[in-house]
Amino acid sequence: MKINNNTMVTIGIGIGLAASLFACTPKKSSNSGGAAISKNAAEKVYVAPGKHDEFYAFLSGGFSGQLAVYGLPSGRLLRVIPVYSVNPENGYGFTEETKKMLNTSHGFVPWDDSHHPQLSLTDGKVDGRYAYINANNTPRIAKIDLKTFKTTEIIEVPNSGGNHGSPYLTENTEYLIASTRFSIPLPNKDVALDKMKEEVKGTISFIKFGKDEKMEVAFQLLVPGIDYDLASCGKGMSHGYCFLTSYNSEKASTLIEINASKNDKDLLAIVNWKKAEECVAAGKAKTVDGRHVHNELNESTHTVTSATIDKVKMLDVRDCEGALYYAPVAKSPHGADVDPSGQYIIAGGKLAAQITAYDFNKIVKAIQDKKFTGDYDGVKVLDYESVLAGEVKKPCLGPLHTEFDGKGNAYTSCFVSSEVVKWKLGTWEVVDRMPTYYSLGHIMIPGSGSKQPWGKYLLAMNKITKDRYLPVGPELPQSAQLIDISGEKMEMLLDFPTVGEPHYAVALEANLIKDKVKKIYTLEENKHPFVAKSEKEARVVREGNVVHVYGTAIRSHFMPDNIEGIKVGDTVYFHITNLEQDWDIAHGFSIIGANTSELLLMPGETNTFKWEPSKPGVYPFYCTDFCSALHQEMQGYIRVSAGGSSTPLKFNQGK
Ligand code: RUQ
Ligand code: CUA
Repeated sequence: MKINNNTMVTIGIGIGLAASLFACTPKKSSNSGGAAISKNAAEKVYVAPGKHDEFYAFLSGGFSGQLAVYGLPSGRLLRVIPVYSVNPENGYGFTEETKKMLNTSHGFVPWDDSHHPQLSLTDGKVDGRYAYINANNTPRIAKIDLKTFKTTEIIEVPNSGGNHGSPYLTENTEYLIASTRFSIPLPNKDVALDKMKEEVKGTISFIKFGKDEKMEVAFQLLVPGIDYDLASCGKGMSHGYCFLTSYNSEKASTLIEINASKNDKDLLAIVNWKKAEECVAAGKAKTVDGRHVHNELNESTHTVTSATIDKVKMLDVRDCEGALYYAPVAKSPHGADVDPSGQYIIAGGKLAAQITAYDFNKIVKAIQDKKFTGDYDGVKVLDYESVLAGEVKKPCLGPLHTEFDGKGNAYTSCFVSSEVVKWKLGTWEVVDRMPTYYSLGHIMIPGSGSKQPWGKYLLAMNKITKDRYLPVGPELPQSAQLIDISGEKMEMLLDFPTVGEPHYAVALEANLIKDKVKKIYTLEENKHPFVAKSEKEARVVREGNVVHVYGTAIRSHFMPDNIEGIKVGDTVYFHITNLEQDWDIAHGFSIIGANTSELLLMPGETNTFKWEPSKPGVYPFYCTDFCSALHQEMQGYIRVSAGGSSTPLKFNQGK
């Protein structure tokens, strides 16, 4: 079908605009960066020594694969949480206990591209229990426990050709939804690329929370094979629905920037997941191949286990009337954002000259009244005028994504014109704008995706920094800018560089979680199979060529710290338990020539370091974390003899 509608003014992909989409042309910044800096900006972002920030902000790492935690308003980096990439700093993905967290159906995958963090919701409000984030490249969703700031679970998303539009939460964390970015043949098979068009399919996966809130693929919706993008789910009146943008209704497979920009409009997908649930319950879904891996960390064994699941339930939308509709949306859209009331769904079009607001009530009515203009691959397309709430005319160039302050205002980031535009929900008038430096991707207002945003600050995440910081070679950091939105006019407060490339962020009031943060792992609860709970239990056990060291660490020594009788050809596992029961007293462990990262052990935790000595000799090991005045003395020796030698096994042990 042709998506034609002239009520939207779309800008053709003229060469000029196309070029400006990809080239950043920074305006020369003055000292202030050109933006109106609030007179008391320094005061507003100054968090005095010993004082805490008001918000925790979680910024995705993009190509770093991780999730970074910053304090706001100071912009101080508090932590980088390893999620999809190995992290030698603490052994994540290197230790015997954690490497399974990166298992997938493709084997061990030690990197990914993490984009869109989300926070768990209860009744549409941020509850401070978990953060979630997608892996874009090898489709996965991770769960981060906000008590430990650790990745505790990763589930692979099967039947997906790229997990970009993910993970979006429903109002009560019933589901996380994840859509396919690259539609591919399903089941995937060997198809000539110029014939692929007829074969491609998309999926929208529904991940639910089973026993102990573990993630599982409840079902997948089989949908037309276009490229699905960002999404958000309904709340309040629109609870039960999710809204996703898409592009490439042309189903082009080459030169997408041109070939997927031919139709006037793209498609907004409107998913009625309650309806889909009903159809699944009525047995309309088929069980199909969907091999995927699920990994979870057990906090008492400190060990990750992996399970492979072979099948999933797949519901073809054509077998479930009312589960999916489309509505025309401005070309190359990106964000689909539901306002805190649940009534409006806002879509920007990167190539459009306006921002579109859909009215949920009108969507329901248009469906009832069958206001369709045609169909796309068997899915009904709603009449644009019938679902339109209003348009923000000429807001900026390249509107990407919209956030809300909970006071009736919306803020849209504009990539091409590098600015934040503030406008009013309902009247659609632009009331303020703020330039950003440069090429603004996403913005974030703490709690924007919930029913109750904290509409005090807005964080702009810029793609290109150019002259903003001291130069550091060809690669410059990405940059965040903090804007005060508590008044009528936006005020620029602060620039700070970020790690990786943040694509999106979420934030919550620190009070919600800061007193619940876990300080130690209790030794009594440690169920690691190789734990030594006291120095008396420290020992070395040989099983053929495998040697297990049941080691302990406490200020300021290891036990055992002298080991003899190890031979070339042995595989030695140092299972070290940190006996400390005090907050923030970590010990580290490493040894010369190790082909892995260090261990970094939290109080009460056991982790394992694998070592295969290649030559006879005496090898020192030491603690890598400055733990006490005698940290430097925290060291030991292991004697390695030639293979086949008769050096007896010997080690010291506590009393
Ligand atoms: S996202 S800015 Cu818009 Cu996944 Cu990258
Ligand atoms: Cu233990 Cu340094």
